[in-house]
Amino acid sequence: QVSPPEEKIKTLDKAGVLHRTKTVDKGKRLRKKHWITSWTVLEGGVLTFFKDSKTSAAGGLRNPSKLSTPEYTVELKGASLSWAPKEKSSKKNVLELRSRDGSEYLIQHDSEAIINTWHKAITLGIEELSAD
Ligand code: I3S
Repeated sequence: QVSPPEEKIKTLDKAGVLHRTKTVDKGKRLRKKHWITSWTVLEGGVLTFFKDSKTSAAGGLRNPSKLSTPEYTVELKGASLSWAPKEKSSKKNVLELRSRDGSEYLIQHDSEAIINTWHKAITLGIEELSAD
C-alpha cells in the first residue's frame, strides 16, 4: 500500500505570527526592504506567508479553509536557513531563508524563544525533505 505523500513528510508543522521581508526575488536584489507582520504556516515542507496577520490568524486557527490568500509560499526543498548577519538588519533574532529559486527572505520575531522554535522547525523541514 502506498501512503499519500503528506504522510511521508514528517515536517514539524507550526503556525504563528512573524515579521518577514523579501530581500531577493529570484536572484534580483530588491531595492527596498518592506517588513510585514504576517500569519505564517509551516506545513508539508512548504512555508506560507499570509497577507493579513489579524484576519488570517483569527479565522485560520478555527477554520483553515478561511485563511486569506497566501502572499508567498516558499518550498523548503533545496532551501537553506541561517541566522542573518548583522549587516542584513538592525533587528534582533533575524533568520535568513534562501529558497531554491534564488529568493531570500528575512524572518524575525522579538522573542528569542519563539524565533528558536521556528529555526528548529524550518531546519527540520529542510533536512527531512533532502533525506528523500
Ligand atoms: O536595510 P535598510 O534599508 O536599513 O532597511 C530598513 C528599511 O526597510 C526601513 O524602511 P524605510 O526605509 O521606509 O524607513 C525599515 O523601516 C527598517 O525596518 C529596515 O531596517 P531593519 O534594520 O529594521 O531591517
